[in-house]
Amino acid sequence: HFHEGQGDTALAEARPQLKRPPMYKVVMLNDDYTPMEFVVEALELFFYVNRERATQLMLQVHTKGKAICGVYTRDIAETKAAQVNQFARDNEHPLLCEIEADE
Ligand code: TYC
Repeated sequence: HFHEGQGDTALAEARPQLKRPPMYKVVMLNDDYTPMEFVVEALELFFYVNRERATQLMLQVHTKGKAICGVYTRDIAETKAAQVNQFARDNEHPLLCEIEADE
């Protein structure tokens, strides 16, 4: 069978539906105003992480300036970033997520 990987690029036409889609990181950015509890709730709501993992991620953003919340196909990444950003706007917090191509 045709195994996956770079060595098979010459066979691309023979396995068109086996190509993995480009992936995108959802990156959460720090700011000085969004309450820590609100960030934890947003992470739990939109990234399905438990409170312990959400708290770790929030603190990583707080101390390092940003953190990767997850890596998804383009549509899913765009949707998750938009959901966080809308949730923040609705609650009048400046919290922001952006997406970035994963190489
Ligand atoms: N820096 C914020 C504070 O001190 C907390 C915060 C964490 C904000 C993560 C945004 O993505 C963020 N209240």
